[in-house]
Amino acid sequence: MKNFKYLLSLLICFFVLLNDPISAKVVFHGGYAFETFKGQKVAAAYVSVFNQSDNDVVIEKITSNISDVAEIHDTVLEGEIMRMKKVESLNIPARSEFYFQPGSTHIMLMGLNDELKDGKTFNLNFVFKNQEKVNVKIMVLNNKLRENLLDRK
Ligand SMILES: [Cu+2]
Repeated sequence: MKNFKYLLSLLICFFVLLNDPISAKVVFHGGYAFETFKGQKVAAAYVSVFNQSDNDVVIEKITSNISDVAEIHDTVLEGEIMRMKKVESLNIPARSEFYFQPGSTHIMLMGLNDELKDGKTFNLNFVFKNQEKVNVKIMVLNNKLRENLLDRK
C-alpha cells in the first residue's frame, strides 16, 4: 500500500509536469502596432516574447479577430531589395527572448476589418505546436511614435 501511494504521487507529479501550460512559462510583453488610416488593409504588430521554460516552444499560428489573416513575416534582403517572407513556424529556444520588431520579424495583419485607432487595444491568439493558445494584448500607438523610432536609426 505504501508503495502504491508513492507510485501514485510520482505519477501525479509527472502528470502535472506534462501539463504545465505554456502560458505559465512563456511571457508576452509590450505588444504594439501603429494606428492605421481609413481604408488601410495591412498593418504590422510587434511583441517581446520571453521563454522562461526549460523547453523550446514553437509558435505555429497566430489568429486574429481584427483581420482576415495574421502571419509571421521575416524581412530578408534579396539583392538590394528588402522582402517579406512568411515564416511557417517560429521556434523560441528554452530560456531565451525573441523580439518581433520593425525591420525584422513581425506579425503581419492582412485584411484589416477595422481601423486601428491610437490608444485602443486588440488581441491576438498565439497558437503553439501543442495547440495551446495564448491571448496577447496589442496596444495601438500614435503614428508619430513610429516617425520618432525611424528618426533614431
Ligand atoms: Cu510583413
